[in-house]
Amino acid sequence: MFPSRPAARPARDTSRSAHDAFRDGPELDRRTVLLGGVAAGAVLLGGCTRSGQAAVSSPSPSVAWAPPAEPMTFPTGYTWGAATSAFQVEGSTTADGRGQSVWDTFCARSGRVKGGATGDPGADGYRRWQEDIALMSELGIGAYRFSVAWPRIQPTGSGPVNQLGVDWYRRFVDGLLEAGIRPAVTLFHWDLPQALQDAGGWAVRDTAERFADYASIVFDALADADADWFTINEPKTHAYVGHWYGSHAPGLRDPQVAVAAVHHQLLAHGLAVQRFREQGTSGRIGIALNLMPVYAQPGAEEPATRVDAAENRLFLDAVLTGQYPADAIGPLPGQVPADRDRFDALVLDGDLATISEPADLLAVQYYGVTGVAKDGSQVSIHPTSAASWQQLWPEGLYDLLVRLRDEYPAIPLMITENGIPDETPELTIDDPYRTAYLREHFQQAARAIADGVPLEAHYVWSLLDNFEWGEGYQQRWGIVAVDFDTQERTPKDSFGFYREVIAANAVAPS
Ligand code: IFM
Repeated sequence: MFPSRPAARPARDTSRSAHDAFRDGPELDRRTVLLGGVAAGAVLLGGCTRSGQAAVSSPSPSVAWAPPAEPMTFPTGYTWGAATSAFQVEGSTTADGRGQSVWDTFCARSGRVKGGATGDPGADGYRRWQEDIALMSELGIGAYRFSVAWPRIQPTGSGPVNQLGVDWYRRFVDGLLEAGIRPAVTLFHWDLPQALQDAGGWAVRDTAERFADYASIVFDALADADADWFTINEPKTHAYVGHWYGSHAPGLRDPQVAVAAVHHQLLAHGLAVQRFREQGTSGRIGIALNLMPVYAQPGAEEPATRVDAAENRLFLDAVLTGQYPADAIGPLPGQVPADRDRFDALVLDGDLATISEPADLLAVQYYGVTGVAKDGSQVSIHPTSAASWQQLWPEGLYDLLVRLRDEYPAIPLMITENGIPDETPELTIDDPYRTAYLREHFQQAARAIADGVPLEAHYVWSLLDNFEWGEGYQQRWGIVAVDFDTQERTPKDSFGFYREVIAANAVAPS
């Protein structure tokens, strides 16, 4: 989950439930209600029944794991990658006929983004793409995950194609292919054309149909590229943080709208998969879900099961099994506080079959875990990074991957985002915490593969320092530092570490 992130560690607040706090004002978000706590006695929520009964599968997820003394190797052909998204890196927000997105609108509203930052300059990737591909080659990645900006392709979200926008992505993809780097294309990473928002945005079903049309245009333009395709990036974050907490674009604060946005984004995903098949596009397609192991504190199994439903199963069950869980939405602690009947009324006959249209892969975005207290609030059970919402627990990645293997139909898995911000907003080259984070997560990935998880790829978030949503340019996630005044790029120490891992196709114990 990626809400707008406060720069400081969240205040301790034991007096209110998470949902109360989310409603209180624009300064609050999910992290604000994280409580100081310990992992002792926490239980991992997994093995939950579809009817929402707690069925705790692991009594001791918090036991730290030690890597073997020898380097852990990855299968031949394992894909190492790095990721970015259009609004975060491209800049040039008015170039070549690009239309306005909800993020341009949100940034223009006073006080919504730190420092009054906007999508310009980003990392100036629209103009510096050749330099960036050279950096990728130096790193040695086999694949690069980027997103296409819908407002560059259809400036108002429907209707005529903006050929200049299409041409830019064609040039970029050709550049990647010439460098021997597989394109990994995300179709939607939160930059909805503003005109569609004005017509109701993800609260309305029509936006899913418009997305399918847009996806068709991009499939046509890149049909021969043999890429990996991702329909929607983190529908949960876009729905909850943008439509419930109000700290991302479009800045709404209505949980009923948020669950409508969940359904319509998932429907958009399914419709796009259908178009992909109909058009015979080469490559593979799936959705990118940010997932988070949920650990119940003693006595909190029931609310934690509901948090697990809201954070994970609402998305996983729909996409992989064609049903919505019974316990994600409603008035109980841990649920998204929306009316379930009104949500169900949006789900028309055939929608769940569309949403669960067989995909080729599941893209998993992993940053950390959460604990849940008896009142259903999410609590800190592990240290956080400079992003106060991010509870660091590499073993959670293993728990998550094993759960996917055990509880869902078999499907190839990719980790399409995984990373940590710098400790300060300053431009930083020396980043030992990021090297440690990446090393430990690579180890957990190797451990999962050794235990039979069908994991095929690992993408680091992010290739470049960039626009970090509500944090503006004050939180840097890149393995390459970007000076936002000059746009000079400088690889950080973690870049060198990652290059060695890629070259060896193995991760050493330390
Ligand atoms: O920067 C974001 C990205 O856009 C989506 N996933 C999480 C990243 C870090 O917050």
